[in-house]
Amino acid sequence: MTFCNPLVQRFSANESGRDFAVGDIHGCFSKLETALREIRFAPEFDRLFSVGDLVDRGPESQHVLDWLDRPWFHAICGNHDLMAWRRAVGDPYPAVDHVKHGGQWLDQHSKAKQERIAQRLRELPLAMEVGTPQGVVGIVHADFPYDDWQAIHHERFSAGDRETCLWSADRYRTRYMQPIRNVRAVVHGHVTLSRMAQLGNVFYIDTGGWREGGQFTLLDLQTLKVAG
Ligand SMILES: [Mn+2]
Repeated sequence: MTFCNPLVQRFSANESGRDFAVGDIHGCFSKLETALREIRFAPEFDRLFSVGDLVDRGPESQHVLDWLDRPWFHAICGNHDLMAWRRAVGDPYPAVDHVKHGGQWLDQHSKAKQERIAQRLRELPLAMEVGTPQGVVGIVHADFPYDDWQAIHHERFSAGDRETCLWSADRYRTRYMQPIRNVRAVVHGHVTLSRMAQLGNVFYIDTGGWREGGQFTLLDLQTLKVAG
């Protein structure tokens, strides 16, 4: 089974601007641009970190390559990004039908473009660590299977653990309140909520900006407050 590579990408603290995390984008890049304008996002200073699920469902999934080229935009892999690149390389994720879950857009593009998209999506890391003056913030798409963030750096962090990071909603479903140790906060998307939720030091920021009536939540990683 092939997973995200590398596992964790690290960023040192932003000395000159603000850092934001955004929930699942699902091909709604124009709507995201509007949300960024509203907080006066300054691409020359600020950075935007995506919790994954860049593609599928929305109308502009094919713009993912342009976005991944922007020097201020950084993303991890979500379960939809995994499904998209796996199907594009002819090795579909077995447990879930990508086409039925918003993946039809992929078939409208040439084999060559599909391959370029697959190449970029498969390079996305499983997690990011972003430095802030108050400590490191971890970003993982769906869930984190341990009470200690450092587990992600251990050899025993298994293929099953990586599956949990991409697909699980257990911590949210069970309202597990235990904070994750050795990290300031952890940010997830994947679970779509009407407003941001917090369990211990774990933040759920997918407020459905990609769907009718939803909006993007931009979480300021330095203050851990919602921007705007
Ligand atoms: Mn997801």
